[in-house]
Amino acid sequence: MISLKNCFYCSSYLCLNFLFIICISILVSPTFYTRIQQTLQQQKNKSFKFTNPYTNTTQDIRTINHHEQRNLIFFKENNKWTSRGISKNNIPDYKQFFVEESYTGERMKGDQISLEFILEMIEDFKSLKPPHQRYLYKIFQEIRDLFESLDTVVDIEISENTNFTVVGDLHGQFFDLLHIFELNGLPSEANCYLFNGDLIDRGDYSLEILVTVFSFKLLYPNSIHLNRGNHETETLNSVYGFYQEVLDKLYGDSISYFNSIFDYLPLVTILNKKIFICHGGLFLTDDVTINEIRNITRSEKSNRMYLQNPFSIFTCLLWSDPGIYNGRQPSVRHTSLVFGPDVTENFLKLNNLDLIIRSHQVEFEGYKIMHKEKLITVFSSPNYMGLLKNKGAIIRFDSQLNKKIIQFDSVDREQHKNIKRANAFN
Ligand SMILES: [Mn+2]
Repeated sequence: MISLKNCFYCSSYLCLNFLFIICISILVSPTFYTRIQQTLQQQKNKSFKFTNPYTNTTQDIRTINHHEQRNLIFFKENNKWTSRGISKNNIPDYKQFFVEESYTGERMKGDQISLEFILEMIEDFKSLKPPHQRYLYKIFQEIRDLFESLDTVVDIEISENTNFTVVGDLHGQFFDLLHIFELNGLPSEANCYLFNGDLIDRGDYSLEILVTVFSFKLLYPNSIHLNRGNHETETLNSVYGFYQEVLDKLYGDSISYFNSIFDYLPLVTILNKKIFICHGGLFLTDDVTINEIRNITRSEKSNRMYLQNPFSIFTCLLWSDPGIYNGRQPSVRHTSLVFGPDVTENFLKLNNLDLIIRSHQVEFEGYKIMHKEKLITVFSSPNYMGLLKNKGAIIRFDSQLNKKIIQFDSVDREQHKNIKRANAFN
């Protein structure tokens, strides 16, 4: 009996083992695995016909709606789904795109950016008409090379009879940028501008802002300047609107061109050796010198390394905020810190500077003077996100560093109803 029972147990054990092996082999068999993957992907990723309002072409498109893989976009080409993932150095050569006879937009004469071209492009932007791909790629290529050639800290001396205006966060509010140009004049060699980061995300017209500002920078390289903001970073702009906007208006892989351009944006501008301008603010220790900031190298790899540290000089320049108490406090942003009036005073003294101008925070009046008038926040998105009813402001300096703060209200968006893209915040 015992031996029979043993035998029974033994055989059922074998059977179970056998069944187990069969189950495992089914599970790991490539076809079964692929089928599960396919089903999961079909549930996760919607493929759809997509008509690009800018190029007026229809494409089959699908995206992987997964945080870690958000950069994977699949296009149907020759009946096959192919991925165009992120590759940083792949801005296509603009010369391969020819401007068709039928193209009705503005034309760049001799492939040269001119004021006429930019002004016509702005008119076209108002009705969501993009420049030709040839011109877009030309602007992308040239602006990336130009930023790469600049130092991390840009020094500027305002010349006689010249104005220098600092513009704070614009956050995709293109029509408010045009309003700034109306109030303060178009960029020119005598009317210099510094755009102090966060030109993109939140609002609907980040692309139009970037292409306009990049074009002016190419036209007047010594008069138009940009500092990098915390949103000019892939981890933020893939979540706060810019990624989706570029996907809607251009092609999916265009986002990588922008992010590779952002990697070379300068971090600090110093005016007449006296005014320190960055997007965020100051640092974890009191011993940071301008020379130390000058020595920060900018590349995709090193930027990523710096930004992984929430208290690196790089991260603080983009992220920190001024507070009312002396010393340093943790930030509600969960990265970088809040620095007090004493931190500002020590930094200015150590580096022989007079004033800090920064942006990064919405202010009801569009600006805020703090730290014994040694620090000014300037924010240029009035009625921020269509919600906050705040004013916008810009700061204008003459060559003697006399400053004038100009406030302005939001332009009436109702007049721009012809824009097809819905405002996500309405
Ligand atoms: Mn910011």
